[in-house]
Amino acid sequence: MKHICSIINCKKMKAIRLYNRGATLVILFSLALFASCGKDDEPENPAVNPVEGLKKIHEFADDSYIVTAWNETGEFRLGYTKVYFTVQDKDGKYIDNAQLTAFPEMDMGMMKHSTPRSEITKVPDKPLYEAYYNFLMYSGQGDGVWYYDLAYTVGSASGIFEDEVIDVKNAFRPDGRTQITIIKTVVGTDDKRYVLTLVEPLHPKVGVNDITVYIHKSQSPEFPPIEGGLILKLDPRMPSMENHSSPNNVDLTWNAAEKIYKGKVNFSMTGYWKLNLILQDASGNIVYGNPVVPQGEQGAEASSLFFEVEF
Ligand SMILES: [Cu+2]
Repeated sequence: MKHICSIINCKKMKAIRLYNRGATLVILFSLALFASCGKDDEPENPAVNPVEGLKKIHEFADDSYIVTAWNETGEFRLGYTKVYFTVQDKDGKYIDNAQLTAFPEMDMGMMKHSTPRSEITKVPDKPLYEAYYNFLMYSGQGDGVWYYDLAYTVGSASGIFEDEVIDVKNAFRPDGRTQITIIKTVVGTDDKRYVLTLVEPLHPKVGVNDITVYIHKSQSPEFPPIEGGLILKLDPRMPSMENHSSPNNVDLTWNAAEKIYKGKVNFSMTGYWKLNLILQDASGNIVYGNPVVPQGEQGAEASSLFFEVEF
């Protein structure tokens, strides 16, 4: 940029010298040019790095394009995994009018299954695409292998990467903790299979946190999202401290703007919390789960439906 600018300047300066005999004028014009050159030095579109702060998970490349998957941890992980994609041509130029579709499938020998996921959509104002995967199992679990098909279209060009082996880690969420329930498949009283996936709080803190949960119907290979019509009653407890609860929690209901079930969870202190849930239909009928009895009374200390958070 600088180099090109100084060459242009040089030519302009010569022209100016020819037409302006007064030395003062030349100096004034030069100053004006240097000032404008300073501005031109700034790239017209400030060099956008669409993946700033993200780590590479997997790269798919053919003779024409490179499609790269990225996220905060650089890993596909069990449960909710947010993924971003870039598409670059062979000169490294970011493509912002691509269309991407993908299909993850786990081969477990006797059976194959996919997993709840979103479509891959464009991020506004950036040459970036996004999706999420709620991985039901990690690579190697039940001797399973995850395969991933990815297809792209850029204008009239298209390509497909088939049966790429991807590594889904046995680690949860950004903090990498293991052995915590954050994704669960249940068969409801209506005999339908549901997959519930905890998303937020991704970085839990003491106090009131947003809590968000995806609910998908399990009809493998398809897992259609259930967009509304269900309620998740929330009762967070600390089993190590006489199963105490906390005030100001808000049950999860469908949030149409964010396309996820959303409520509030209040962690009154750090430690291990069990987020007891009851899945209800719109009429309040229990689909799965049970109430937790008040402290000191006989009965269930936990719901059969819960997520865990420890921080
Ligand atoms: Cu599996």
